[in-house]
Amino acid sequence: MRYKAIIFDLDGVICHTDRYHYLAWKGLADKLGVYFDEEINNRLRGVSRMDSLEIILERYHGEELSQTNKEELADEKNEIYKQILKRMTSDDLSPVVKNTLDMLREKGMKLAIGSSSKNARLILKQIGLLNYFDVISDGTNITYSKPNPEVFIKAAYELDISPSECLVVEDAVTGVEAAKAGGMDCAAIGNAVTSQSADYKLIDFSELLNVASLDNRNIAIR
Ligand code: B16
Ligand code: MG
Repeated sequence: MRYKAIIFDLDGVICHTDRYHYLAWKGLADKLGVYFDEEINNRLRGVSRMDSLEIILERYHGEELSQTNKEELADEKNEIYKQILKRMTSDDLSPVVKNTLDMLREKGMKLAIGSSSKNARLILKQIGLLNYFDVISDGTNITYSKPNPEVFIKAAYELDISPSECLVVEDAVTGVEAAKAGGMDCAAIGNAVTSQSADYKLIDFSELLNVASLDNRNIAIR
């Protein structure tokens, strides 16, 4: 097979917590009187919590905020977000995603998570996948967020597989950039299909079965 491992982004790829991030940030933005919409939310994909806050504050015209104020705001958003996460169940994992993961595993593919989120393990627990992946690399073990490749490089290192034999699956343009910067191929899905750097563009998650098994890229939907 062309790849030995697949490293999956979490929010927006394995499950749709991207919608929940939007709702939580929207709650905070409304409170601050800051305009926020789905288009701005797309810029937050793959970006760390504090960097996301800075993007939201681009439209803030209130009193100057100290670093402590900003950390409190980020905590406040995270509390709203975690309340939503607690209501997630295995119903938040689509059968297509679960079946595709199972089939990739049956083919002998190593499977990992490469997420900027510090809530990754909570999300995986809620959807019943906490013990499913060979490696979980997430926001708790990185210094630099995507587009820095750190989270993916750490996943490949822990898998003990060379980056050139890993495929990353991403829904964020910043995530595609991170994968490429780490020397990995990248399959874009959802919002990331606009990226010029993606090696593959997926319409459906199940297309990964074709990408993973081929020795060339001719089937790729570009
Ligand atoms: P948290 P991913 C990212 O997860 C999200 O796309 C991004 O919107 C979020 O700000 C970031 O995680 C940090 O999340 O606040 O839960 O630590 O797409 O890299 O799986
Ligand atoms: Mg994502």
